[in-house]
Amino acid sequence: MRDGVKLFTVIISPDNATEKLPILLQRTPYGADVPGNFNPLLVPSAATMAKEGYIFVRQDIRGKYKSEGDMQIHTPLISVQNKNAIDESSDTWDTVDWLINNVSNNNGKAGIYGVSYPGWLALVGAVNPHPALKASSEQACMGDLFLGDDFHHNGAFRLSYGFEYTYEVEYDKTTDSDFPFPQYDLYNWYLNMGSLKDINDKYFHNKVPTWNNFIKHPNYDEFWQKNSPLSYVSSPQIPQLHVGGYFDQEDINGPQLMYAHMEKKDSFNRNHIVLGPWNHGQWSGPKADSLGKISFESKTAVWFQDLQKQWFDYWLKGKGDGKFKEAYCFQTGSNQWKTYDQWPPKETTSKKLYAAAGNKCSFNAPTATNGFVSYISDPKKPVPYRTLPIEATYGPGSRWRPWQVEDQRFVTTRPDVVSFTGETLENDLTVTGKITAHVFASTTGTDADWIVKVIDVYPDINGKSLAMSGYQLPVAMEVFRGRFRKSFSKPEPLTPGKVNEFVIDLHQINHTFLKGHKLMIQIQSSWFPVIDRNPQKYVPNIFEAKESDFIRAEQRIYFSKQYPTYIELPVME
Ligand code: PG9
Repeated sequence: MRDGVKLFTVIISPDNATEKLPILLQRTPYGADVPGNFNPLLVPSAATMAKEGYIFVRQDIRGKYKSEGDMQIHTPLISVQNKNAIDESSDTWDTVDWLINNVSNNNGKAGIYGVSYPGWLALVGAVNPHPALKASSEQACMGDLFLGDDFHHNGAFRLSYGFEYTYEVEYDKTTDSDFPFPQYDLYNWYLNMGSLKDINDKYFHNKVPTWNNFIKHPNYDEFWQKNSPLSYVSSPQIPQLHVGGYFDQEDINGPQLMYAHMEKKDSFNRNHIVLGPWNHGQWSGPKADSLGKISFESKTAVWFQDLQKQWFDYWLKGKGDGKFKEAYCFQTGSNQWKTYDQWPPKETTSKKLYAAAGNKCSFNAPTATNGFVSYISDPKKPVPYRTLPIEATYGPGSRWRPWQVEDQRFVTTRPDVVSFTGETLENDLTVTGKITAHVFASTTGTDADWIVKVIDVYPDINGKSLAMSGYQLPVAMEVFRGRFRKSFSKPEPLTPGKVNEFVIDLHQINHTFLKGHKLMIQIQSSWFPVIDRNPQKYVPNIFEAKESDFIRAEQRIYFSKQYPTYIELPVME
């Protein structure tokens, strides 16, 4: 690199090439030569491209595994402001420059791609690109670590993920580290861990800088704002294929957010998006024909990998007609690939699905002057986000990857979860685009979390697969931390008993609720331990809350004419 730091780089080049070949670069914090990762013929997402003929390059980013230098998770690009600064964008530039000038038989063109952290590296590597870098595909990149990806969602801290991931990456820079949990089921372990302020003394011993930043920056301050690619990525400098999954348990927001952000400045029409029915990176695997118990009825990964090959074949080899659609978005429920000229498509009609008395929901606005349902939220007995045991995120037997499609019946009967179910659908109902919840709610506490789910309830007797009868599939769900109702930067306590409207972005989906199914809205106030417990008593910094700050609260969800709780659905006729 320009400062003399050496980055460990693996280059795999076919020895029987009959023509000059382009370079496909992946940069990673997870070990460039970790067995199983680097033989392109054995990695499904690379195999078809390997057969076509590419030079594959994998590189450890600075400070991780075998590369020299220092690293900290996701430091923002500074070379955007300061041309002489060194960051992941300048390292990508220097790497491409070196490869083009030193690797034999290359055709002078390079592409960059990767999933998740490597996806973010593909995104930032395409900011100020080397002239030989001709195309990028960021896949499951993070878009904003406070608002919607890995570490926080709408300001609510992702406890189990934030704890385990930062330890994994930062505790020992020469490898990935699994936190040595003393038990298999971590629900109680996280419940008993006590105040988050003691983590450093007890476990991390100041070796995990990103953990320290969580504690230091509990609000959307300058630190988080600068950390987000929204602040340093603008137009697509080179063609960019964004790829994301509707059920991504880590970066559900990034690809959608960055596509929309860059689309505003896409004057050359080189910004495209693919959304599939996937968990985190599932499109890189061999099949992706199902997730958990949900079948997609075709090998969606094979479909995607063919598109990915066409993308790089066109931009790096000049093969194909280059007529890529603006958006390729799988439709769950009907299980079909669809293409769109604009994403989200404009041909939808906004319809409001209202919560109603008797635990019902419908498209009719409430007319009654009063109406609410209440429950007690107790931080000592938080609602689990998936069925126990809660295995370590990436530990043996972990069911972390499919949890976003788990049958919600395991919580529907809890007294601290409220559900509103609609009538049986007489026709298919397709929802395509961004879903927003408007929750009118009050609490007896001074802070509260609201978790909202939109659920596809399968028929009582499901003809296609009897075992799926009554299944409650969450097609959209998200948490919102009440203190951030007015601003993510300046939190405020809630006034006990006062009804507030909480507007919650439930992301973009493309889903057909089939005839015979029902819609359900579900609301609860904890989601543990993926989200830390809200004390429900306002304290300036939840990372420093004392055990006595955690109090029970009565939550009310309203469905009256004045306070109509509803979900805004973009319905496709
Ligand atoms: N989800 C991981 C990550 C990406 C970006 C920031 C922090 C974590 C990953 O899978 O790489």
